[in-house]
Amino acid sequence: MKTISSSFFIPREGNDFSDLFKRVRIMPLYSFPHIKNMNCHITEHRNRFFAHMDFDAFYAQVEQRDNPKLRGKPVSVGGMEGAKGIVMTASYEARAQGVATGMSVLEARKFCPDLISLPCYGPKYEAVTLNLLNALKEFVPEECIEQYSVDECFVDLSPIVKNYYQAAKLGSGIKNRIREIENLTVSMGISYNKTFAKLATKLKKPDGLSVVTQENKEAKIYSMAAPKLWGVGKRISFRLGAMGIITIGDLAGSSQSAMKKEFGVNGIIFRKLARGEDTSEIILKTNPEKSLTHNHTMSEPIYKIDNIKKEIRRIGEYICRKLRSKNLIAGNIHLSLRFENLQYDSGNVKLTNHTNDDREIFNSAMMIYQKLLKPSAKLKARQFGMGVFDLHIDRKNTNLNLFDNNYSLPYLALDKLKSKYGEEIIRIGIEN
Ligand code: TTP
Ligand code: CA
Repeated sequence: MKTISSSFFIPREGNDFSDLFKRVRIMPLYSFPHIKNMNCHITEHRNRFFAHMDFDAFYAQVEQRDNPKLRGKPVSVGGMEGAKGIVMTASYEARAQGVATGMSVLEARKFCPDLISLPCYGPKYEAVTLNLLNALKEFVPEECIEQYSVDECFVDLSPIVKNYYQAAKLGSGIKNRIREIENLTVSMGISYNKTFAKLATKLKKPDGLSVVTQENKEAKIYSMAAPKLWGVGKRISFRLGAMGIITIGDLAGSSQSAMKKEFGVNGIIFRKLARGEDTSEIILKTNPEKSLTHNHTMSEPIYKIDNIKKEIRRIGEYICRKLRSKNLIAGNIHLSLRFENLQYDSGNVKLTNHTNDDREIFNSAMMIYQKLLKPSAKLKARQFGMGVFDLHIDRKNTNLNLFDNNYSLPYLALDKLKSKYGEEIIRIGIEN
């Protein structure tokens, strides 16, 4: 089987095929404040409400949303031209026929001859996740939101709600909002700690909303298989099995000293996670981004200046939107160009003012382009790439010195429109 080198497919711990992939996901470690602070009186969260949400069949659902002809059909993402490629994910219709992540498309077609295999278009899925994170800010303060993976996040609802009834109401409001702005479903779990919230999400998929409380945890969680618990991979579950521990309930009821003897401090942590004694908090990104980049390879190579301008503008808009969603401005921009024969040229420019403005980035990128090798009918351009560096927090939240009077454009409102109706719906007039 071939390897997948796409940065949009990251092998997860415990996948049978994880050895086949080049990139390794590094999960943020749960921390245990009550262990770190030696505060032994606190063993579990009290009066806390965490939500975990996870898009259903993420990449496949986005593709089905964007092409109504694919709805209700068995679809997989990760294919290349022809029947090559590996299933990164599959729609629920395809899963029902036995298609699973990690299969080659050829293998998947044996189970499901009608499978529609689509290429992976990462930036589109990334934009959806950014929109989700932005939408969440309408419900809770930013410091209550943790992006956990490409399509999952945790939200601390505790500052807003006082009981499970309110938490479920807020959770359902969030789900409706995601459906409204993105026309996509997420499954959600709500509980008094992050581990149980994540497990609760698995209780009902797709489009589920499940609540796990101190009272119902045994009924809802304890019968789940131990490897469903975060951090318990194949090897650990094999060793747990040898100790007679098969379910999360078995793990919760296990002997602490036996677990410590077998797995060291991790053993104590696994047991605590299973018992609901996870006191970890929302983890915020401490390292601000140093750069943002985006490359786009065209299926049809181009050389005409109008098409080139259009391409540079498109990538620039994507980068600016990403900057704005992270409340960042850039001081340096890089443009690269790859030709059909793989020849490469690139250049940099330092911006006079830090910016996240579509027009400034486009103009600067065009300045770089003027100095690069030009594509021609004989040697067309296949890929454009843009990077922005020297990133700073946008403290003014205006779109900076565009004109002498510091006129600002309503980019944030426009970004919202783009989220709702697609990238092409509106565009700031840039003279071509
Ligand atoms: P998942 O959340 O695991 O899967 P999913 O969203 O496709 O399906 P569901 O949650 O309904 O079970 O992964 C989210 C996306 O991440 C998925 O669409 C493809 C990608 N992915 C990886 O990058 N690495 C992996 O190992 C897996 C399983 C998926
Ligand atoms: Ca998912």
